[in-house]
Amino acid sequence: MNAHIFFGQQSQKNLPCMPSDCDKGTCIAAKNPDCPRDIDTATARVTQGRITTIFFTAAYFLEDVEKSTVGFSVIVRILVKGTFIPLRQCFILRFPTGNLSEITCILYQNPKCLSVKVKSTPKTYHRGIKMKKMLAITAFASISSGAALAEEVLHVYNWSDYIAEDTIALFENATGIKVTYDVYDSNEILEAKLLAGNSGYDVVVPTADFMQRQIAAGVYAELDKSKLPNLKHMDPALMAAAAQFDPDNAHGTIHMWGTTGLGYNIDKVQERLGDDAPTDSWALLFDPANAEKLQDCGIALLDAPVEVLPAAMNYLGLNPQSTNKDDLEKGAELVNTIRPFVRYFHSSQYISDLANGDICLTMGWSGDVFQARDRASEAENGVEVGYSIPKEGALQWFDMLAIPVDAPNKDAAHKFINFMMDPQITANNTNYVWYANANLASFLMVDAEITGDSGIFPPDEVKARLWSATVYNKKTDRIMTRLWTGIKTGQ
Ligand code: N2P
Repeated sequence: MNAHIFFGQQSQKNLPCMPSDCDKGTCIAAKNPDCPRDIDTATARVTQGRITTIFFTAAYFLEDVEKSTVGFSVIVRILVKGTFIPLRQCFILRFPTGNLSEITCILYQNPKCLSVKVKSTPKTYHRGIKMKKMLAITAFASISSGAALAEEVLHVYNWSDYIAEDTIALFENATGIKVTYDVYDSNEILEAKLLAGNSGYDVVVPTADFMQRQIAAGVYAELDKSKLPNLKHMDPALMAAAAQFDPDNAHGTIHMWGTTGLGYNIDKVQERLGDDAPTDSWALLFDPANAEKLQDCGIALLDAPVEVLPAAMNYLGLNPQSTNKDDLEKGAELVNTIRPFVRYFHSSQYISDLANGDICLTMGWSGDVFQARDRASEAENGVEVGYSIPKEGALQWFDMLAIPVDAPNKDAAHKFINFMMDPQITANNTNYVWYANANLASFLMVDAEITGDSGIFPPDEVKARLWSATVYNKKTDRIMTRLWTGIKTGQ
């Protein structure tokens, strides 16, 4: 079912929107010549009698942008069953300069709140523009007819920095389910909670290799796929790759995927190692001569043995997937040689430290390094961050949305997982966290800056060098833990 939407415009300033600005049923042309051109009427998606999404497109032209530069405000009126619901909220949409010719606005609404997200279409996306800052606007407006939200609660436990700012609010608005959201930055922490049982969480996000052994331990509920219609958007090839760890994808669906590579401060590394700095190689980190020269500007390592040791083995020319004790020990030996130059082991702090210039090299997860780059560029602090997938190879991993077997609210968990696979929601998440997703239908809405970055969506020749994670048994786990403790404590 569609509702009719009508728009009026006001230019430049955040003026109050008066109902008289819009004739009933007509979109009033902009009175101010600085205003951008026409806004089309729009359609709304109505679910169970409630408007959930409003779509409209508007065309703008470069000359308009140059003339007005600061943007415009939009008045939204929603006509439902012959009556306008007045939304007396103006939104200033700011334009970057550049060849931006079209924007799409999507509004999520429940009886209490309305939020607005604005996004460029990928084709006209201008590289290097801070679109998220300028165009991602969330506003809330009170409207009448509010039915009380149901007292349903969902507990989500996810990696830090792994969804867009407004994802949870949008889910709450769309479903009326209240979300408690906690974060972690290590599979080991998640695993300890899950194995202890009764974590209280309804949705968790394990990496697929950890998930495999957790499935064997009976930690997860099977997904009820009839409650996940958005599964149809998922890329069959990537889901098949994840199915190596979870046959038939019975227990999880991909939230995001990525690689573990090198994040570095371009200038500081160049200052210390010159133009020939091997930023395309694990040698940047694992060659002690390089690490020594970078120690003063700060080297960080992920606090994750299953990430660091295989990378060291890969640099040594050993099989990174090996579970052989000697191989693991050789990897640990190499890490020990650079250990004196490592400032800290941590799996999330490096985002802000890299962005602020407080460290100059880290082993890091693709999207997190890109978030650091984005934060630095938004702060305009002169820090330039690079990410590289080393030429020797790198780990490719999949993080899965899954439901613990003892989840208190499995029904809401399915709703959440389905919501996360909504193409627009997935795109918003990727646009915010800079991780690749596996949702084919989302790609048109993902910023071209992201889909076009080979560090996020690697080309085939790079993909060929990626390895997938090993599922370690208890015995190998113990070896790794012992080696890791030795490395960290310097013993
Ligand atoms: C998000 C980190 C997730 C990557 N901050 C680890 N699999």
